[in-house]
Amino acid sequence: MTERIYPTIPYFRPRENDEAMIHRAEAFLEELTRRRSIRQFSPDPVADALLSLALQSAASAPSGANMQPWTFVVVKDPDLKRRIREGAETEEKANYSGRMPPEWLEALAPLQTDWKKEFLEIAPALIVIFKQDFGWRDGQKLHHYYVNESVGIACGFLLAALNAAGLSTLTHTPSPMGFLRELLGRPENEKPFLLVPVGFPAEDCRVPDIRKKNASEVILWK
Ligand code: IYR
Repeated sequence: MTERIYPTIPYFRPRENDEAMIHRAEAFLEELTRRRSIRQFSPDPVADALLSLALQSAASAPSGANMQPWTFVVVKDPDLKRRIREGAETEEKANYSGRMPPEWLEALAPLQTDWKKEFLEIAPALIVIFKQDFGWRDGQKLHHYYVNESVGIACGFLLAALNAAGLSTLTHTPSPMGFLRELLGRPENEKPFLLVPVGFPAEDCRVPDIRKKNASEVILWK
């Protein structure tokens, strides 16, 4: 086994006083709490530079053993978006008409979602995040660690970064998502993890009036 040791470098972050830090933390919270998942997108295009910057934020996420077990595929091509919509609707039709148990359908009923996914063609860009259960180094199979945690964190970074750029998103999982690997020609070590349509809300976009739990319900101090 080859010993591979990273040299270390000094790490320094200028420290601010609490007041300045609280100000920044409040601004971040305010921005994130304004984020909503949307299902009605405007067809207006999104600048590639915005997508690229947000994707670089996502790719900066921490990961198990720094393996960075992810690939982000940006889809703007109308024909490919149409085929993704067709694939998603095929799966969702089966999901809504029997594959999801009654309890699940009941949980979804207040959101009034259904198998139709027009937004997959209307949104100007779809980002498909793939997880890599393993990778390759020097022709050898390389195990990846904490893949779901790592890719989940990267997706969180991505949603926050797109939101900070002023863009809207949906976290979509038209499961099973194997069709995305086929359509996007990804290799066998990659599995679709999440499909994120990105863009601007349509003029008549509406979102359900849902609330987050109170901080005291989800945050415990000991
Ligand atoms: N994937 C389906 C169903 C769905 C499931 C959950 I959990 C949601 O929060 C929303 C939808 C769909 O996209 O319609």
